[in-house]
Amino acid sequence: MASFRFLHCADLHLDSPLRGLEADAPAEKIRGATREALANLVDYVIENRLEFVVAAGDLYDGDWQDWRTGHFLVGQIARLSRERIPFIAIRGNHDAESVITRRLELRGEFTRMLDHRRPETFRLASLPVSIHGQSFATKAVTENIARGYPAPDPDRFNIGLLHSSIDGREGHANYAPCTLEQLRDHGYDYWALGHVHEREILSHDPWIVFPGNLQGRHINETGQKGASLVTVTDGKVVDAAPISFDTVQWARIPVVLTADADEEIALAQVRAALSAAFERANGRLLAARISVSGACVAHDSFSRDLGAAREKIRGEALNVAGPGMIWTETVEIATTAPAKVTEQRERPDAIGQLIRALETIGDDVVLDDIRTYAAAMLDKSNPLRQAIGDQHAATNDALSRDLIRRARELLLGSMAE
Ligand SMILES: [Mn+2]
Repeated sequence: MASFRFLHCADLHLDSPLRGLEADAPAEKIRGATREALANLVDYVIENRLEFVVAAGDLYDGDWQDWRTGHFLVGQIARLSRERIPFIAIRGNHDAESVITRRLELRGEFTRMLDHRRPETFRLASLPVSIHGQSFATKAVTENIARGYPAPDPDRFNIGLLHSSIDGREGHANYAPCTLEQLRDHGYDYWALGHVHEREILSHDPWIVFPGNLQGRHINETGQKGASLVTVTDGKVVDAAPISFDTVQWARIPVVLTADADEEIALAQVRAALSAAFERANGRLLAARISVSGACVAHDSFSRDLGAAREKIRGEALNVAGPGMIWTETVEIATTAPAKVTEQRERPDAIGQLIRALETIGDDVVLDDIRTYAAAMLDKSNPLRQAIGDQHAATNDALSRDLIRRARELLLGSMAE
């Protein structure tokens, strides 16, 4: 049987809106990232003379703002068609038949969007390869559509294109449910899956693969993103290798400051962590969430002016990479008072007593006091109550707890001096 290579991609989410983007972000670069990743994929397929491309759903992120999203996809696929490289796709939950109201046909000699009413098979003319699949008709397909896929074509290499979370994957809606066992027993040589944005190889016999999404879109989609390069030798899959196509890489950068870190040392430690992450991004724009923690000397100056501390840390990102190379999505500061407090805690006098009280008093007790106090203040001022309604800070648990924690840290920090 034949030997060949093809590319399996999924979850392109073209023109996905950006979450958590601030005014100073290199917005154009990040906004264009899903498109640039697809252009990179097409470049790669043409340069490496791959035989064909399969796309397992969610090519679009949802209904288009305008026609340009569709035009972009059609234009990129046309680059493949001109090279006589087939592109076979299905629609996923994000670009289901009923979701996309504007429509551009993907139906040519080398291009096919498989049917949403029933499973369809596309047989390559150039190779003994059959690609079976069914598009999503609606956003939430809850039946086991893989069960209806046809039996494998004899003497051909059979691929199943399926947008599904199989028997459920954390954080992913359970669409087109099925079991791994069912897919294994179906008789295909390769299951090209989509929907789960994390890369995962579920089985090697036959190969059942999630390639992950083509380009990370927010802080929960970290690390390198791309597609799977599948190598078939004598009709047998020998490898499904990850190839990166992303141009923006999301990263969480935790920095645990050492106890002796004053502000200068703390910023040097942040710089070192950013440098390492920037290296790993390998020329891509790094979108970073920096979380600084640890019991350290710098805690005191940081807690006095959190805003300034954040800006200093953002400054280090510029310092490391120059403008437009690291975009700091968020700076989280959760440092604690240095160990000096531990010594002070043992003091027999009022200071020791106060420190112990501050450390042991429960958030709930403080929260109750604040609520009582806030309610009393509001009772005294009707206009104030009307102005802010019931949504004042004291009723927001998460916010209040954060404020209490920071107030406590600030007090402990200044008593340690
Ligand atoms: Mn998706």
